[in-house]
Amino acid sequence: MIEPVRWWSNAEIADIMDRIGDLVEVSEKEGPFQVRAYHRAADNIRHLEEDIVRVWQDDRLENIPGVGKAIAKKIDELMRTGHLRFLENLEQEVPSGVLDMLSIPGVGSKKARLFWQSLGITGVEELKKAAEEGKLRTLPGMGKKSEQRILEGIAALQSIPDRIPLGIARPLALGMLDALREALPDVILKSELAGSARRWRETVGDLDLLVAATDPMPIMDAFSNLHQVKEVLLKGETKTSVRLQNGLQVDLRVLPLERWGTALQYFTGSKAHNVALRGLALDMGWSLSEYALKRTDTGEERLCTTEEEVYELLGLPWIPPELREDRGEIQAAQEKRLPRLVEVSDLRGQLHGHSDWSDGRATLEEMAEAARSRGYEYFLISDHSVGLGMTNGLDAGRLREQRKLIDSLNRRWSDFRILAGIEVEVKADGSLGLPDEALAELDVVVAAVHTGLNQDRKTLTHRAIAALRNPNVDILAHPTGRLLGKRKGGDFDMEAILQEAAHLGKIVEVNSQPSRLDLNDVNVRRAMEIGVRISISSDAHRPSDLDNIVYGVATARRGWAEPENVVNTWPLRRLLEWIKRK
Ligand code: DGT
Ligand code: CA
Ligand code: CA
Repeated sequence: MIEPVRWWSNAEIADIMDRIGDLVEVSEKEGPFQVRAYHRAADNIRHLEEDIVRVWQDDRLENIPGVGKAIAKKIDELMRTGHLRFLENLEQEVPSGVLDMLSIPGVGSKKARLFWQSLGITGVEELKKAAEEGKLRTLPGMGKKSEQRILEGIAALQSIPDRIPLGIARPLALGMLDALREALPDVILKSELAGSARRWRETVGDLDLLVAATDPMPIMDAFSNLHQVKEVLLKGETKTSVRLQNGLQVDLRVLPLERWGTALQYFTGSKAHNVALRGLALDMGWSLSEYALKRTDTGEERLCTTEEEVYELLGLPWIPPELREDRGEIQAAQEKRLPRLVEVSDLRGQLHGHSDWSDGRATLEEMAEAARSRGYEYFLISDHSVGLGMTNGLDAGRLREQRKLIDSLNRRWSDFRILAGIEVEVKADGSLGLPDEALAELDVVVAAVHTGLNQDRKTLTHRAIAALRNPNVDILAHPTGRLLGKRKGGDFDMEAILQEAAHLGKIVEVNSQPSRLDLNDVNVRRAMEIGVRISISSDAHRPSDLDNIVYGVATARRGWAEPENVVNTWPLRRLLEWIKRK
């Protein structure tokens, strides 16, 4: 079988296709049709269930939707040579800073090209300077206002901290741990993710891995040689730090099995939790470190091989990592009132999902089967309504047609039901994208704000509350509209919105897309305090997205949510009665 010169990952090839799409667009080398083809190919490659290398080896590249002859040839060149001349030529022509401008909210390829070609601007900083000097307003199609918006966009971009979304970092960490275990099955006694990634924080600064073994060096060697590693920053007996291709730093620590419990506890953090726990330990006459618990009077050392032992010696039940943020978890543990946190296995259904009736990538039937095969009892199809500026949004007529299909599919199963719904657009004035009569026909209505997120606080808050007050609306989806690493959410008054939801008995969503996680952990906690029910849903646009649910469940757990507070843990009948009663 033919071997590639480099074992490209699906994500790497997808990134290259997106990059080509941006480059040909900015350079106007190819037309909008081809530009879309690159991005579509990228999207499908990124979500491919098998290795792109295998697909290439079997000569099946063109079976991937969006991959035609021209794109297949490019992937073939990458596999055979490790390079792509077409890309290199484009990169020579378009300075890399021009593409950086595309990440500024409000700057697309047309504007980036305009700034580059007419003013010779080749980077975000240069663009900022030009805007401050008032040079942009004179360009065709620009004015004082749009110049101001560019400055705001740059400020928004630069206020995003340099942390990586958990949805990217966590799979990388788990992949590295798997690779280590596979390479050294007899040497590795235990291995685990620690740090913020184990606590499921929404973004991570760096990754922390722990391995228990008697002989560390073979592990450090294998780790340094993993294909994800770009650069070894530090290599020692107890700790090795590397930087990955995407810039993320990973620290690996190897330690003896006898000290596993204290080390895992220490390196899981958070720092604030550890400080509080050490304080409690001292009060009880122990000094707690990553190595051991030590009596402060006699110096006697107690080694802990499990975390449970550490907490037990301090008179506490084990505290789930998601709670270890020093937000009252230690006191709750002392008083034996830690929450029984919701788990993935508690969920009976999902209440937000798409199909190719709007912007989903699978048929309604495929989505339903995917949900059913994952053990769910119900699944809400909530495609987008008209009014989002999306070509494919559903109007009342298509919604009725879709309902017929849902009813006929539902005759198939006795253990599963597709719920008929909509993700209805909340328009700029707070009215909805579909008439009440159409909404009243549905099992569950999800409302969402997608546009105008830069409106002022009062207007935005009014929109969300107006949507909640519509008697047909059941769930408010991704309430702040943020996209991690891309844009902050709208300036909503979440306290007012949650209070209104509590008052009306409406459901607020925890969207599990790793770039959303919205509500976030802090907002979930507030929702729990005031009695708001939440739904945890993947907002799936393809079957594999259903598995993103783990991120939403983790976010809910970080907000102390118990199964009872999560409506999609309920049996369907109870859920529908709750929804009807209002
Ligand atoms: P990150 O990387 O910013 O997402 O957050 P963490 O929590 O992973 O922090 P990191 O990587 O600096 O350290 C990993 C864990 O190690 C941290 O959660 C707690 C522990 N740790 C590290 N340095 C200290 C320290 O100076 N004091 C205490 N108490 N714990 C520390
Ligand atoms: Ca970390
Ligand atoms: Ca670290």
